[in-house]
Amino acid sequence: MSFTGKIQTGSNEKKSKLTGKILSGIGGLYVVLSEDGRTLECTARGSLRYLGTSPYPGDNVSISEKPNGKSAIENILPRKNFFTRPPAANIDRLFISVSAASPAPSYITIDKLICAAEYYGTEPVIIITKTDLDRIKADEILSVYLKCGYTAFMTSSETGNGIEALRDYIFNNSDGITSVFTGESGVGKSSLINAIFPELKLETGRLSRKISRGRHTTRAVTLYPIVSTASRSGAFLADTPGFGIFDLTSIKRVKKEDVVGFFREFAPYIGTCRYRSCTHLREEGCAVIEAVHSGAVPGSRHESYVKIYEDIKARDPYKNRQKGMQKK
Ligand SMILES: Nc1nc2c(ncn2[C@@H]2O[C@H](COP(=O)(O)OP(=O)(O)OP(=O)(O)O)[C@@H](O)[C@H]2O)c(=O)[nH]1
Ligand SMILES: [Mg+2]
Ligand SMILES: [Zn+2]
Repeated sequence: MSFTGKIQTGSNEKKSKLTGKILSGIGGLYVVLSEDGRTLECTARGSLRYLGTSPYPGDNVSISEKPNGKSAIENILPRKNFFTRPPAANIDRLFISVSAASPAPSYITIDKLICAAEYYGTEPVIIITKTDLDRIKADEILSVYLKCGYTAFMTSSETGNGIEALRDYIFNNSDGITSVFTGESGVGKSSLINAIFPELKLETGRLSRKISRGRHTTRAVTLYPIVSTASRSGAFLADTPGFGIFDLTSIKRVKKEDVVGFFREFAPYIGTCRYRSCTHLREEGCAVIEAVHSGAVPGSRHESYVKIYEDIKARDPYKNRQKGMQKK
């Protein structure tokens, strides 16, 4: 494990300082993996609150270790990114998990999560779970995302199908990488992590027969250091609590004009539409819409684009009004 940013220790300090990574935090108590490989339970310095920030799983932190064994987080080191949902910092890869059935898959949810990943500079990877329940739907989802250029996997924790391929991918592409599983509650994130790393024995949910959905079994974001036979430095995999609905409009800084840039398969067509100001929603001569008609861009992706664009537009009526006024 290697961490950078070692903190200078004052010569008159009795406590020793070191850096580490927060693995989890519940009720003000944080589990930190220190740079020397120990797992320490830490509180957070009250002064952090005055800086207007709280520590989150994934944060690289400096900690002070006192002789009485009590440790405290002193500082949060600069973040690469910070997700509010799931709450975690310094995420390099988002495993967007969607089940082939139960709960029913939703393209708009996948696409909103892809937008969030692109916005935060995190690589989205699509994982289709429960392929044993609906192979046809699983194939359909896979082909949409492969066509768009995303890495995508089909898995079943029940039959073991696809687990080996995903495990190989994680083991061979995770040096220094923090990967986070996200997706609706009950899609089988914890089951999948268990299938890849059986030693973790994560709690998994029982489907409620009535609504055939999991009931938020995983309660907190937790990072697990990835260790395998190969040498690996600073690789982590996180399980997170699932959600019911993912709300992209809660990311206030995302503007409607940004959305097109989150759809990477649109890129070859941008700038080639009939009108320079084309919004690619429904204009005549739109090259993106023509690509949908020719089958080069999946229709579900364009539908999601329109929905997300319009949701963000509806969120910002004041901004839209101001723009309208400027034009006159
Ligand atoms: N048929 C089938 N069922 C699965 C599969 N993977 C998980 N399940 C079941 O789906 C339910 C939910 O699984 P979990 O792994 O707890 O789901 P989760 O995504 O971690 O849910 P939260 O922690 O609530 O976000 C459990 O009853 C699992 O046994 C699968 O590949 N096939
Ligand atoms: Mg879970
Ligand atoms: Zn266009």
